[in-house]
Amino acid sequence: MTDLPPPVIHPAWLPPPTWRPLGSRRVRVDASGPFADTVRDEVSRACSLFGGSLSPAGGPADLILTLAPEDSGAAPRSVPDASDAAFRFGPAAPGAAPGFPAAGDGFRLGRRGTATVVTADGPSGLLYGLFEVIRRGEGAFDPALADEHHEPAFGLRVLDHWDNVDVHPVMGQVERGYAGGSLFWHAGRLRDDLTRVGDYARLLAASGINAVTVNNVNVHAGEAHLLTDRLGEVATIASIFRRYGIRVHLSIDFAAPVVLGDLPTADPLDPRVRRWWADTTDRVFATIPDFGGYLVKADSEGRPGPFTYGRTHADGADMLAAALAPHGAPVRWRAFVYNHRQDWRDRSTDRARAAHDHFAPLDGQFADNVILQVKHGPMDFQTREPVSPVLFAMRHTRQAVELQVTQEYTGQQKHLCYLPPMWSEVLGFRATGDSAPTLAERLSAGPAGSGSAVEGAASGRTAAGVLSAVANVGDDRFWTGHPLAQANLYAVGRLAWAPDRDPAAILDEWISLTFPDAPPRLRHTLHTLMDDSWRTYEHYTAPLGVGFMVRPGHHYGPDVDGYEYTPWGTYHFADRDGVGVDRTVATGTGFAGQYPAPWSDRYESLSSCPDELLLFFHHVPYTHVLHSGTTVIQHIYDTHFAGAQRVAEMQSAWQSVADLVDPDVHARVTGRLAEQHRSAEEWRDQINTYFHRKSGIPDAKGRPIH
Ligand code: GCW
Repeated sequence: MTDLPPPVIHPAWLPPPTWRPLGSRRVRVDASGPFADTVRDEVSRACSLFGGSLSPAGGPADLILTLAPEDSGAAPRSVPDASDAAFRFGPAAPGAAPGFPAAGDGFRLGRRGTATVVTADGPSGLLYGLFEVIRRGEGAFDPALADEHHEPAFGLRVLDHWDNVDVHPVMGQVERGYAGGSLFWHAGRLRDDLTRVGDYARLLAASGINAVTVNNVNVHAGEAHLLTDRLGEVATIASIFRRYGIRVHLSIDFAAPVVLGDLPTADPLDPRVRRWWADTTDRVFATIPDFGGYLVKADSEGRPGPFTYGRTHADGADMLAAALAPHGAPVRWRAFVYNHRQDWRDRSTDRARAAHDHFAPLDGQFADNVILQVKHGPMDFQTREPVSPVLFAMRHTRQAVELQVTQEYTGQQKHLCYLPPMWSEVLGFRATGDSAPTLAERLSAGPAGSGSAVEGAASGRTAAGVLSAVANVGDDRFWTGHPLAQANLYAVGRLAWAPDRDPAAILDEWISLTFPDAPPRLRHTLHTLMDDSWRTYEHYTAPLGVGFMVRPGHHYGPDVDGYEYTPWGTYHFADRDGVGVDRTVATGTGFAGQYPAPWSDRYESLSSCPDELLLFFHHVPYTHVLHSGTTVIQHIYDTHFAGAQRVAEMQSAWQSVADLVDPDVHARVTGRLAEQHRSAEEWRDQINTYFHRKSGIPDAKGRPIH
């Protein structure tokens, strides 16, 4: 029997033709050091494909990549290597926020004579400048190219992998992963062949990401050892990512001193425990000098944490911060702390309140290199949630917003759901008034008094904000299971650079890269399929922000009452008269009061609460009339019929471009759309039937309800 040929891995947003404009020209790299070497390797590779050349110093060039001189007139700087303090995050840079790169990722793009010139603010800016040239294609060489400076809004742009080392009996190799196995580990071992990690690093750098957490926040027995005796595996992964300016972070087990260190306690105030963390962390940095930092899920869904010892989360986080501070690295401490053993009969406990109740009182107690990582919504990555009030309640605490690229609750990469419109709403939310700063602006400014606000282009320093996102990739040959879900991954990095960027423009950019020379018909069809796909998904699933209604455990497909009588705190309270959760201060759980004005008032009042969040904040009769003019029950029927119908239209739109898309990609997407259609009809029929039976109110348009 002959071996099957190895599967062809899809090139995602860097297929060979994207390199043609650069690879067919003369390119000079006027810098030295590791990033300059990476850039040179990329240029050489492109030139070998398309006939261009890498020019020697002083040679003729159509494109020059160089570093901004430190003082005007000085020679180009060389780039320090990984062991150089200036390469590391941290206190090496006077005045820089701990945990953030001393040198800028930014770059200037413009024309000098007949050449296009990328002038990087700092070493990593060379890489980002290179990929901007790739994105621009021929446009990068337009003699009329105007001078532009690019700089990321968020200094730390990190993808968190929920990858397990050992295959978990329930969650598998990748928790909430819908794209196959882990790129790093397979069945308990680091993969021998890490070629794809290199390709992945390159894709991420091209999208603007600069850090990756390699293991799941649920740190099980095997994964705990990555911190100590299996650290070599992390070092191997780090050595691949490093070339592309990506630092490696590790999720750690709060109980590690007990689990790995033979100590009787993990009490964060115990001197032996503190010593253990300091020594262990020193060893991590001795092995991986540019190690990125720790990520911690503590006292959450059964994970150990400081509560076991009667300590606060500030005590826990600050202990790890103290171990990391000498190395200038941060600990990201997750705010996803709630009671997952709630009694559903108890109407006073509200999971949405939990993070604010736990963390807001601790504002001011966290060390400067603690980053409180907050899920974007108060519940759990639902299709529609308000922005978490924690993100506006702690002006003296450094914070990260956590997005979920993996589509746990948004169709699990079987359904097409382009998420940037949701993320844009989150990042653009102005909690304290319509002319107040957006969430992205607040986060990138850092905590009050930190002096780490985004600085001008000339500063060469990178902004302090942190944007994190749970990754959606795996060893699937299309990377993300659904080939079009690659757009979500691409967009995270792009939004971390420019949070106010229009999602449709990001999609357009992704289309240009992924489908080189896409004719207008294909471009138009992809926009038709994807621009509104998040709202389409919302239409046929849980209505008006009420959330969940998914099958318990795996979270795929409809089950209206699946979580209704469980301990998870995720209820809709539908009865014969109405539906929704009363979270008002006046008569409900008081959650609306966790927002600053004016949103506390807007959410509190039925008359000003936005329709799409009505059932998140209020319990209303089915006959309640929305701002849109329809009743709640009729809205449920209308959106569910329309949503499922829309998916059928998406299927035919996709069929109409079969002649323009690689057959492999076309077939995979066709299969996924068929499943999406089946599932959307199932959602439609279960939700409509459920509410019809509860309310007894017929559909005004007389459509079939079962
Ligand atoms: O949404 C829930 C997921 C868990 C996940 C948890 C978390 C990693 O269902 O699988 O655990 O959130 O974010 O910690």
